[in-house]
Amino acid sequence: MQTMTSPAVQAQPAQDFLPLNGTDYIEFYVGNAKQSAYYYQAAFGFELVAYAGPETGVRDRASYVLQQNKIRFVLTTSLLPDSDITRHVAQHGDGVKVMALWVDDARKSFEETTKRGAKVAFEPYTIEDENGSVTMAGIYTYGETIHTFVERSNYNGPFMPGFVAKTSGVPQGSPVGLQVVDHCVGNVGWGEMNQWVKFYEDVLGFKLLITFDDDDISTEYSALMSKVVSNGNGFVKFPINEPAEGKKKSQIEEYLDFYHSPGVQHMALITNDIRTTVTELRRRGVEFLSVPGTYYDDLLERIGHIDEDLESVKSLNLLVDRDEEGYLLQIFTKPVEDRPTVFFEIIQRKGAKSFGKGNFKALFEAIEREQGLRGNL
Ligand code: TYF
Ligand code: FE
Repeated sequence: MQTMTSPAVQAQPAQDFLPLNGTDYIEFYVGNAKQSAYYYQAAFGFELVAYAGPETGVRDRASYVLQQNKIRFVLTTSLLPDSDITRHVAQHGDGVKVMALWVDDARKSFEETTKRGAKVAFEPYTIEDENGSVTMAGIYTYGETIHTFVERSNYNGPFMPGFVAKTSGVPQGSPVGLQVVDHCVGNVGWGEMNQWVKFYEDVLGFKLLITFDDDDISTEYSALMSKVVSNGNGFVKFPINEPAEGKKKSQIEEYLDFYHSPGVQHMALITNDIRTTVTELRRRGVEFLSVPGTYYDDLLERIGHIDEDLESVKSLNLLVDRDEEGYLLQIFTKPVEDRPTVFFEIIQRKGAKSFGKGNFKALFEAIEREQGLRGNL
């Protein structure tokens, strides 16, 4: 059963010990950052804004900072045969290392969370250049993934000290309308979901927002359980999935088999015009999961009136769901690398604050068709 905690009955904490302004950046450790940066520019419409590497005095890595509206991706690769980055890529394939959180006080964020039990990734430090200063500190979450607290109120450079402004002008890479990160989903091991929910509640002061039980999301084959936690202002939302027993292998188990540890499964990116965004992404070669045409047969009976005409929604294979507050349109890419691990969700919210529970069955069946093609069911 889905249980949604009503905001009206949610007790407000006396004060938020970890106020968050939003997601600062997401850093991927990848095998070849130059080529990944090209993909996110040409296919997803990001713009190169900053760079760090040998040309800027960094000897062990190269990092490309890409931006589209309020979404910032950092793509980092190692230049060494053995380093934390090299080992991360060997173990997990290309994957998310850092979900950075934008804060007003990074040292206090670090103190408040570590005193509540967060495992230290790195101690607070401040770096400066002619554009000002940035303070950062890091704590571990699931797997090898970390949260970096980023305090940048005294900084007005392209990204942070150590990086230089850089543009590239990939000609076909104009923005596609992606605006901001809506949520980042973690896959954790069997039976580990509740301890990670408790981590976000106790250590980061998040609140449980939604629970999806087994029976919400069992399809014929795979199964999973999911709980969504949110920070106080709702700017940062982290669903946590764990595999559940089904007839065949859970999609979460497939992820864990290839990522070899818990980690980030998908990031949902907001657009204000999903039809334009997805039309462009498709034109540039981004691959999406698809649901059968029959999904649309009774769509309007299930969800009522939508502003978009049904034919355009169907031709783009968009999914639609409704909750008490409105509706949403969403679509999911196939994994963006060779391992069946990380993918993206493109989502437009028209009032709805939920996650598309009405689409779970059709979506998970689509995921399982791909899983079957990979021989992993
Ligand atoms: O974030 C969510 O909850 C939705 C649905 O493996 C979802 O995007 C949940 C689990 C999953 C894929 C999508
Ligand atoms: Fe999602």
